[in-house]
Amino acid sequence: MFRYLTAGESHGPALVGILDGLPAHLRLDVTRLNETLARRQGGYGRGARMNIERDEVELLAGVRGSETLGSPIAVLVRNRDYERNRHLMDPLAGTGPALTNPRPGHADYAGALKYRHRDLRNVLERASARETAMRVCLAAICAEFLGALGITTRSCVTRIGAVAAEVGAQWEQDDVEASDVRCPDARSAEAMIAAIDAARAAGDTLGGTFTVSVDGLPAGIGSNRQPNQRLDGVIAGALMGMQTVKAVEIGLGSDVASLPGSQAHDRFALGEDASRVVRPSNRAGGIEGGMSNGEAIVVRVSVKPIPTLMKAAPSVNLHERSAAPATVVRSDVCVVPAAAIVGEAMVRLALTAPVLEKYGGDSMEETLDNMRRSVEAARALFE
Ligand code: EPS
Repeated sequence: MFRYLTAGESHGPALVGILDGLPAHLRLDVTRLNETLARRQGGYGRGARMNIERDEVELLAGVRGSETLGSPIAVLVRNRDYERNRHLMDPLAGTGPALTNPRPGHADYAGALKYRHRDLRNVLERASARETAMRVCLAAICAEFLGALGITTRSCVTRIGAVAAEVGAQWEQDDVEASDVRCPDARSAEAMIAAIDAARAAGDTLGGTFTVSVDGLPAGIGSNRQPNQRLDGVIAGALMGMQTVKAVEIGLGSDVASLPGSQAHDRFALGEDASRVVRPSNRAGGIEGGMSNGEAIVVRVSVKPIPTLMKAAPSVNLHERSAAPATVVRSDVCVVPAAAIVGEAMVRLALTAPVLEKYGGDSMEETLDNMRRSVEAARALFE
C-alpha cells in the first residue's frame, strides 16, 4: 500500500515527510527535486517570506546511492524563518502573545474551537500553506516514479481574479515556465500581473483557476468497484485537500450540466488503419466510469483569494469579546501560480497509489514488467 504523511509548522524548525510503498531501484535526481521546490516558491504575487526561504530537500531515509531501497523514504525541508521565530516556535520553550482576532475564511476560528486553543497561532501554524512545500517535495519523488512509467503531469494558470486566459489543451510548457504567473498566454499574463498589483495596492488578495493535465496514463487506472476507488473522486479529493481550493472540475466540468447528451460525451471512432479505437474529443477529461480511459486527464481547479488581507477584514477580539479588525500577518497577495504547482503535486500523489495498485511491484523492474504486460494485453484484446 502506498501512503504519505507530512508534519511541520509554518515557522517551526522544519517540514518533514514520509513516503511509504514506492518500489526499490528508482533513481532520484536531487537537483530536479530542488528545481520543483523552487518552482513552487515563485510566482508573481508572493510575499516577503519567499525572499527568506530557499527550499532544499534533505534525504534522511529510504535512499542509498541516489536510488530508492524500497524502505520508507523520509525527507526534510528546513524553515529558514525559524531562526527569527525561535522565541515563538521552539518546540520546548516557544511562547508569545496570543493572536486573538480570527481572519474570515481562514482556519483560525474553527481550529481554535476544535483544538481548544485560545492562541490562534496554534492553529494558523499548521493551517499555513507553508506545509505544501513538503507535499510538493514528496510529489516530486512520485513524479520520478510516474515519469519512469511514461506518465507526466503539467499545469498552467488560466485565471487570476477577473482576468481569464483562453488556453487550449496543448499549451507550450516553456511559455508557462517563462511567465511570472505561469500563464502561457502572454497578453493575459500581463493583465494578471496588473490585477495583482492593483490588489496589492488595495490591501486585497486574488484567487483564480489553474489546469492540471496528465499525459501517458494508460487506461484502467482507478476502479468502479467502490465509490472511494473512482479516479475522479481520488483526484478531486486530493485537490480539495489543498488550502484555498474551492472547486475541482474534470473535463468539461460544470459546463457539462447545460449540454444535451449528444454534445456531452466523446464518440468512438476507428483510426486510419482501423486497428485502433480513437476518441476525436476529450470532454470527459480522460476518466469514464471512475477509470482512466487512455486519454489525457484534464482537471480545472478554482482557488479562493487567500483570507489574510493587509486591509484587515472586520472581525472580533475573542479574548476581549469586542469588535476588532482581523489579525494582519505578513502574507501573499495571490498564490494561484504556486497553487498550480501544488495542484500538480497533489495529482502526482493521488495517481501514485492507483498506479501501484494496478501494476504492483517491489522493484522498478517488476513494476515496469507488469505494466508492459498489462498494456500489451489490453492492446491485443480486440485485435
Ligand atoms: C502563508 C503565509 C505566508 C506565506 C506562506 C503561507 O507566510 P508568512 O506568514 O510566514 O509570511 O509565505 O507560504 C509559505 C511560507 C510557503 O512556503 O509557501 C499562509 O498563511 O498560508
